Amino acid sequence: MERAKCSAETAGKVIVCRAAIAWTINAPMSIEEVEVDPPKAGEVRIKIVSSGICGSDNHILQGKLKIPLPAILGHEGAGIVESIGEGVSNVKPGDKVLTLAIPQCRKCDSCLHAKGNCCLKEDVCHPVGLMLDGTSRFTCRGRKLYNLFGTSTFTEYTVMHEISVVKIDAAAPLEKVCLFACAFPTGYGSAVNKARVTPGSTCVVFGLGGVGSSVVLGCKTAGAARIIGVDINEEKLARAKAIGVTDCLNPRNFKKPIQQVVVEMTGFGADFSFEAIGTIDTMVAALESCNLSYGVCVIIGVPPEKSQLAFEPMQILSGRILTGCFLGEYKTRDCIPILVADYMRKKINVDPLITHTLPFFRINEGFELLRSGKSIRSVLLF
Ligand code: CND
Ligand code: ZN
Ligand code: ZN
Repeated sequence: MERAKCSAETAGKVIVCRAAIAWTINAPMSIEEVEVDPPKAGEVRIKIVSSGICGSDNHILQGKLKIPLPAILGHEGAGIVESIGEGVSNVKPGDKVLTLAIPQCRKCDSCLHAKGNCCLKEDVCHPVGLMLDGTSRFTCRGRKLYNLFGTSTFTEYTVMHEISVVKIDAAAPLEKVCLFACAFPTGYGSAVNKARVTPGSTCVVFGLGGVGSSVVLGCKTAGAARIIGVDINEEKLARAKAIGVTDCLNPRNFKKPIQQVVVEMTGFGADFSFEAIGTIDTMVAALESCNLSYGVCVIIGVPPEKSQLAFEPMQILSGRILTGCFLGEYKTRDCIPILVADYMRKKINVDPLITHTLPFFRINEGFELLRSGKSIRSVLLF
């Protein structure tokens, strides 16, 4: 079932297949026939098998995060290599792979630094929607389509740079492990890599969607004694308890600011706070929820376009650390296959985060589930 067409049949040729196209913001995507060009040098064409729906895709559709349109969105994908361009050596046709929004070129300043993971080959802060040579591999009705973060997974076939593709265990269930392309490493790594949550500590997680729930899993693995979950959706709070949240807070049930509630219930503020929503108010609330002297606040949510984060400098002069990261600060190609291997060995379990699986053509319904708060993660199957 998970086998790509024999690459000899399609390699070097344009593939005509179905993709969900975002023509404009604030409108459903339309599933249409697209032409997917063969991969050029250093590129890989992938048959997508599954893709998660991430809050970042939703931010784009709602105009909060601007990218050039029309585009094929989606970045949390798993699939099988159909064909490779000249010079590609890390993957071959038939390999199971994940699509990474943050590449690892292993040559740029960020990749060469021991801690840097923000590879300079893909500007996720200001996405241009094109391959590194400035061209596109997708067309629809004669129009060029842009990609998203060099990934584009809401399509039966996509073309990516080799540096953004990682081979995973051949036995990995592709309908599940797409979460390792974004939500899981993003949240889990924020806790274990960026914040370095300590045993016995108190953590507070703002937003309990796919990313925030993965933060919870990271805090739990790191040995946090108390994990406070904050969400405005009651259904999320109930589910969060099952994965390790010890205390649930719905800001709508309090008259005072939620950061004040957190500080009072923890004595002097949490040791670690995480923002996995993407609004300025909740970023400030997360900052003010952690201990003023030694608290660490990690911003994960993607903020609205051109917004500014304002807070009193005293908030950090006292010693608090405010930071953030993409994809959990993992060096993606080095680390993500190891996380998948841990899943295969049952050291990590992402299955409880997948609340819905839908056939690809029901993609717009998947977005409705995310917006209404009914899903943690919906996975589209192709
Ligand atoms: P999702 O929409 O599933 O989760 C967000 C959660 O926040 C939902 O449960 C909401 O109910 C809740 N929420 C919304 N508003 C509030 C509020 N005012 N107070 C409390 N709770 C609220 O999204 P997701 O989990 O897929 O993504 C979360 C954020 O992470 C989003 O901003 C996305 O763009 C970002 C992200 C960042 C990165 C990275 O590498 N840093 C990677 N992927 C996604
Ligand atoms: Zn994402
Ligand atoms: Zn790099």
